[in-house]
Amino acid sequence: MKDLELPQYLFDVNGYLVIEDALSSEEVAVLNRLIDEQNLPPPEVSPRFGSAPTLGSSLLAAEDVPESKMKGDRMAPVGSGFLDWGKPFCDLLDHPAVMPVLRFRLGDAFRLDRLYGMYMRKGMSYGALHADYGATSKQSKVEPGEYYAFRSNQIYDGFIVVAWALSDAGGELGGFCCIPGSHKSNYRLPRQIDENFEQSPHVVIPEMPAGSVVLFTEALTHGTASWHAEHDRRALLYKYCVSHMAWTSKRVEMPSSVELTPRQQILFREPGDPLRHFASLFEEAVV
Ligand SMILES: O=C(O)CCC(=O)C(=O)O
Ligand SMILES: [Fe+2]
Repeated sequence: MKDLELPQYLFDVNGYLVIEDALSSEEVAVLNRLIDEQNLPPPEVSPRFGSAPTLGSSLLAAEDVPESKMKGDRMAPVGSGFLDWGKPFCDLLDHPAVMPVLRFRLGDAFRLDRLYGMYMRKGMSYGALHADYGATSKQSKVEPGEYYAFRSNQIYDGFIVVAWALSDAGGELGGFCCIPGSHKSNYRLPRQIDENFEQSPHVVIPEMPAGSVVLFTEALTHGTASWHAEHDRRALLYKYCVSHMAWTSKRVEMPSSVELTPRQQILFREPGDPLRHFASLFEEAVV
């Protein structure tokens, strides 16, 4: 636990943590090649790729959903997104670089809630600053356990995003941006920052060389800074939450083309009380 002292402190203080060199350049190249093979539409058409669960119920009529994709809820298409594109995408699910950090944020029992890839081309911008379950959340009455909280010397945090950089990003290039420490803010985001966030000195765009990974709490005020690089942005986002929580009623499905490890399979379980109705992801913990 000693070697986690610094990252734990920094993650708590800032609301995000960048780990560089989490992937080797070979691993990054393999993931990029597998994405290339998908012949995706250009980012201008769709800046997200490989999402799961796939579509919201309002976007898809029940009769359009293949029978194989139905899970009780006829209006709940699911799918595995980019996990079905190869084992290297599944290896990231419980990668050793991120599991200890997720553990001290989410405990021993957490689930994979959503995933998607993001890509951007020079000149593209995307969305506004936002904070799910933070002070700037549009849902003004966040529930206890969802809002970033620290009590009894323990972090109680609902959602963590793990975003893997598959191309150099950050700083002048653009990409993920945030207001450090804003997950603990109690006031709404001032309009001066919100309206012109890319120019704000309070918004940082962390350096993310290809192969690095950023973990951030959804309660952090964050967003996407315009992309200025000649190369495309490529990032893979895996969103995890404590086992008794879920963002939607839809679920990420286990991939059909890749065999998952027993630990990876736990991430796909239905929500349940940690360690009572949802198994530990860490062998040494009591189930
Ligand atoms: O990486 C980014 O551009 C931000 C993505 C984002 O806002 C999110 O995953 O919640
Ligand atoms: Fe976000």
